[in-house]
Amino acid sequence: MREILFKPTISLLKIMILIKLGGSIITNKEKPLTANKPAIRRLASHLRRIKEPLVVVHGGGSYGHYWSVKYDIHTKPSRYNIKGVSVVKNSMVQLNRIILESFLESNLRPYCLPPSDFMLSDKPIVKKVKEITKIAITGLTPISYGDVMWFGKNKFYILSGDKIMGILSKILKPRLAIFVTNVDGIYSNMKTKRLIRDITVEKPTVSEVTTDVTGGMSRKIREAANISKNGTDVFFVNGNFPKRIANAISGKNFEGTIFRG
Ligand code: IP8
Repeated sequence: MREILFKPTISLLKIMILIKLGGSIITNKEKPLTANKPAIRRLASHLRRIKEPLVVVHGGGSYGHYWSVKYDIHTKPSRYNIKGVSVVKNSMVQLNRIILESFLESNLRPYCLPPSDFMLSDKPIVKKVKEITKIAITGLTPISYGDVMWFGKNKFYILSGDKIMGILSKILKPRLAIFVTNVDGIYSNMKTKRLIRDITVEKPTVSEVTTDVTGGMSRKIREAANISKNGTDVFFVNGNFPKRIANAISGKNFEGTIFRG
């Protein structure tokens, strides 16, 4: 069972770990509407061993991304096809449910937190965001996800899980932020697969990045750079080797990319 070492009375400063489970690792991106259940189970069983309050965000993969491409819905607020909005939103609830069930089986005590619970239009509701760490300290694991959101004036937009990582980090100042993907970290060159291990520069130099509907790797890098500039170390790890998440947290034998805060 996952036991939290921290008592609710302790200061809320830097005692939480924020993890983004990328769509590339929790779904089969080549196959529409297919969750990678074994990977989710494996990740859940490793996350359960973490002895610090945890907040999880997950991406859309072959659920939300698949439909947002089909219906041409993007991060820019606009009057999108409303059937598409509905379909994208439903698909994210479906994926979220799979994650919640797997986390519940692993005794992570998931606490479902759709981003509409703490966002108003495209702005965070700071008071609501601040509750998230408190919820995590109880031993529950708040789980949010990229989603299609009401913007106002009949407009909607896609809020990516990466953007949620940036928003939550800025307000909650986690001890660490970890992006879990299906690659080893950030490559300086996609062809040679040369891994960048340590990034401290203001603007990371990445020669080639893959792109998908909400920005792919380039958005993650931008968010990671901003999170680290705000004083939180950011790790990129390969979720096919979930032990690397524990290594990132313990600071021992880390394999992946670090953005130093
Ligand atoms: O996978 C996108 O979240 P992401 C969610 O974190 C949707 O970019 C609805 C496409």
